[in-house]
Amino acid sequence: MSTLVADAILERLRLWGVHRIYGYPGDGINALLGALDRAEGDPELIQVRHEEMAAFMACGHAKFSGEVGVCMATSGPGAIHLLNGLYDAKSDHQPVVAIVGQQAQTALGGSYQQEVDLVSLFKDVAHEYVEMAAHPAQIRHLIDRAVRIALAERTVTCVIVPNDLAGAKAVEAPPHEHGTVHSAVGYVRPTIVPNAAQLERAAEVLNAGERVAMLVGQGALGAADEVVETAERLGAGVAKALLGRAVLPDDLPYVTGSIGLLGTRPSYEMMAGCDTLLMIGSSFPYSEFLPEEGAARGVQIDLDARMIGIRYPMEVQLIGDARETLRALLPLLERKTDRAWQEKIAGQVEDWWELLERRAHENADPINPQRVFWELSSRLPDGCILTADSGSSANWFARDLRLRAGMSASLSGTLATMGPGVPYAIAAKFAHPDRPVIALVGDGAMQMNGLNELITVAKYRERWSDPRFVVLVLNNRDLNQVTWEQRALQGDPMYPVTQQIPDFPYAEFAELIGLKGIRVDDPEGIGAAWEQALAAGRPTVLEAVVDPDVPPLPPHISFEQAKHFAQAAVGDPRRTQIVRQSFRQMVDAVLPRR
Ligand SMILES: Cc1ncc(C[n+]2csc(CCOP(=O)(O)OP(=O)(O)O)c2C)c(N)n1
Ligand SMILES: [Mg+2]
Repeated sequence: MSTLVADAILERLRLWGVHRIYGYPGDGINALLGALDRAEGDPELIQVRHEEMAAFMACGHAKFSGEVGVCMATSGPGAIHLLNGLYDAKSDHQPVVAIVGQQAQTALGGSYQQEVDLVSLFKDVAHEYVEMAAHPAQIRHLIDRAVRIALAERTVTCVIVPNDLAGAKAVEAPPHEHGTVHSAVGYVRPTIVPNAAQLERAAEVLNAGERVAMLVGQGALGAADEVVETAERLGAGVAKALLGRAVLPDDLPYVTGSIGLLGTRPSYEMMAGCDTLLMIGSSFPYSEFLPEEGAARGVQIDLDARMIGIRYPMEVQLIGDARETLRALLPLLERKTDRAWQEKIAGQVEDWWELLERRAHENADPINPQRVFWELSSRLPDGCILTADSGSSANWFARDLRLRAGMSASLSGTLATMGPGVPYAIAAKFAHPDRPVIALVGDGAMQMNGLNELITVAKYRERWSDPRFVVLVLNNRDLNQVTWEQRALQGDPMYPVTQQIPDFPYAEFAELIGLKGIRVDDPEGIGAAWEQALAAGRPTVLEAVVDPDVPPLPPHISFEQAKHFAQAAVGDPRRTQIVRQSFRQMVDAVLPRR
């Protein structure tokens, strides 16, 4: 039975199916903390080390469960800390609700301690719905609307609760009178399918094409069978945007893998050579990796009208669910009798995997990072969930892992922020305690926040039925992704003052807090290290000492990039090493199989 507004908030969230809230205490949410105690674990608060991590976890929960993610923070500093994680969720279109405390209403406007104008602060990230509660009778509809709008718009919403209001007596239902709002829980996603005329126009374009390229993003998750059927019927190849990494398994011959700077050569070639582009549930931004305007006819499927027709001038724009729209489209598609285009793509894909294998086995000092991912690839446990951070690991995550059906994977696709690797993994583990989880993270991101969240792992690990939880740390003592961007995009040499980061004993730290720590600095030991990490019976940090001089080569090097690189190499303190490694990796791309 609810007594205070704070209890009513939790009860309403429970009715919405929210059983877990990621958050951190503070006196701005004192009443909510008391209510959490009275709620006896439903919903329960998962206590993190930093509010930004709570927001990442809420986003990770949404990504891996399909449900709304909820985070909670106190007024002022706690609220401010949430922001980057909330922007990550907003940018990747994930439903997240932030419940944020505020100083007492009696103090607001008084330049009071920890008083921040929270409505203005959240007005951008949660612009679809941000409200500060002012009366107990409002609570029911504020929560109902925040959750429903987050789910319906796949975005971030925010309810701000002054702490005196949270501690006031709850009003179970507003009185039946003028000026009250009477809301309900419940949201069922509608099935959205374009009309028949649009489907026919799309089919006409796709049937006329001779070289169809498909690009799938996270909107196509859950539509694997339909995507496969479409590709087979159209004789197409399928590239995957980063957030769509797990849409299709990588063992299908015509799946060209990732696209873009972190992508593969077959994806690049396919886009450059196609005459028709079918884009499904993706807002992949980089036009240089898509066909040139006018070179291909375009059909796009997206649920969100705001996101359609903004990456390529699409001739037919189908607004609808990927799966339902493809199901409606498939009967109109003719099976292409000429299979040469798809066979050519399959040949390129085969060559590409061989190239990756050779690149991964090039010597480096001490370990070639690609080798770490290559060795993991064949050892990926069934049903595993993968997270990656922003950094060089995103390259190898994008290219070197062969995902199979039943696996999930995500990273910060749009905001591309550092830091979500470990918190996403924690949220994945809470959402699916029976599935193995592997986070792929750089040493910079570990020092930024991952190390601290390992403490959260140590706190909760006993609760996870499957103990397999591995954090791979790429110890390269460098902010490597940016170091390479500086070289290739800017033409500037590596500047140790900005790029080098201190060494740290990641594996030892893990042991210190009761996790397993494995440090590997010998390429021949990587396979065994992965096996040990996955069989450790407790969460494990696998620290791989890797070479910062192995270039995360884009699939196609432009003349400009080569020129910049050459210019940067002249003054680079690691000139000999980077030139040697880059040469090896590039030579491997052009020389036939040895
Ligand atoms: C919050 C944030 N700060 C800075 C960046 C810019 N940035 C992108 S990748 C990167 C380097 C990451 O270094 P590390 O985690 O060590 O990974 P590495 O590339 O070395 O493998 C930086 C600084 C970012 N994306 N997000
Ligand atoms: Mg690094």
